[in-house]
Formats: sequence, C-alpha cells, structure tokens
Amino acid sequence: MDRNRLTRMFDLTRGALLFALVPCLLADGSARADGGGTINGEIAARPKNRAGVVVYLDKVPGAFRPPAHPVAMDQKGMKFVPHVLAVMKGTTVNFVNNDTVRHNVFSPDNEKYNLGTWAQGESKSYTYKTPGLYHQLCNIHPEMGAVIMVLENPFFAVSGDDGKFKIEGVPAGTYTLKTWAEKGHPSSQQVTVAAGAAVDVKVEAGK
Ligand SMILES: [Cu+2]
Repeated sequence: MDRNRLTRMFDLTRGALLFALVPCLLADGSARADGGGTINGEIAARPKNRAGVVVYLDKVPGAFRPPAHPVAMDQKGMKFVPHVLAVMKGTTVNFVNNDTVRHNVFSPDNEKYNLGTWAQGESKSYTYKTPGLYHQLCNIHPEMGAVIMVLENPFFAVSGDDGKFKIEGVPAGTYTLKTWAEKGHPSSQQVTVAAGAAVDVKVEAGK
C-alpha cells in the first residue's frame, strides 16, 4: 500500500470517528431522559418581578453531566448580561467584556474567586464545582451586579419577561420544585411529571 493511500485511509477513519462523536457531544449536557416529561410554568408576581426567577428540581436521582461548551455572561453597557444565570455544577462560564472600559469579575460567595480585570474583546472563564448562589460583581463599578446559581442537575430554567419557564426531558416522577427570586421569596412545591406528558404549574415566588 502506498503512502498516499494510507494517509487517505487514516483521514477517512478520523472523519468517521468525528462523525460518531458528534451525537455524543450533542447529547452531552442535556443528560435528559428520552420520553421524559415537560414542566410548563408561570411565576405569579407583579410584572416587573416575574422575570429572572430561577426554577429548579431539587434532588433528582441519577448522574448528570454538565454541558460540554461554556455558557457566556457578558459585560455590556455597564451591566452583566444576563442578570440572572443558572448553570449545572461543572459548567464553565465565559465572562466576556463587550464594553470599551475595563471590567473586573469577582464573587465573594462559596468558591470566592477574583478572575482579574480585562479590556474590551477579552474574556476569562471559570468552572463552578460547588452548587450555590454566587453574587457576581465588578470591583471597578460597584453598581454592576448579577447572580449565578449553580445547581446539582440539569433540570432548571430561568423565567422570561412574561414570567414563563419550561423544563424539558424530566424523568417521570414526583419532585420538589424550588425557586430563587431576587425580588421575592424562595418557594417549594411538589410536581408530578409523567413520561411524554406536559404538566402546568403556577409558582408563587415573587412580590
Ligand atoms: Cu466593571
């Protein structure tokens, strides 16, 4: 066999391997049950307090993997965007500075990090290992703040401006649905999810 042919064969094998890997990468991070159920919910609160509520299932049995790719939190227009971010433990968050001024990224909570200060177009990332609430701050601009909630499993959502949220691919079972709201109070309620079905829930979590 000549050398070119060998190289070609190697390339083909490599291509096939990559092709085989793609579905694994796509499945990674979702770790969701095939034929699982969906929770469709709504936060009952004043319109301005409906958005940005973290909704999550407490204690779901099983082992779950965090997403293979980083999740972004921007610093843009002198704000952290999004203002509330929920991630599963093991997720890497990429902090991107999109302003013309320098920003810092630090948190005084749980793992307590200070990633330093950097200029426009630059970014730094951090991988969260410990679940909990992390206030995200910039030590140059005290008015800047955000919240990152690190959770044990991938079954969570953050409510949109309309107060609605959706958690998909939930394994059938009865769970405790909890919430964290910046302008509100924590809530806890039972929810039963059936395979392949959707359940509607209303959550009283805001003022
Ligand atoms: Cu700043």
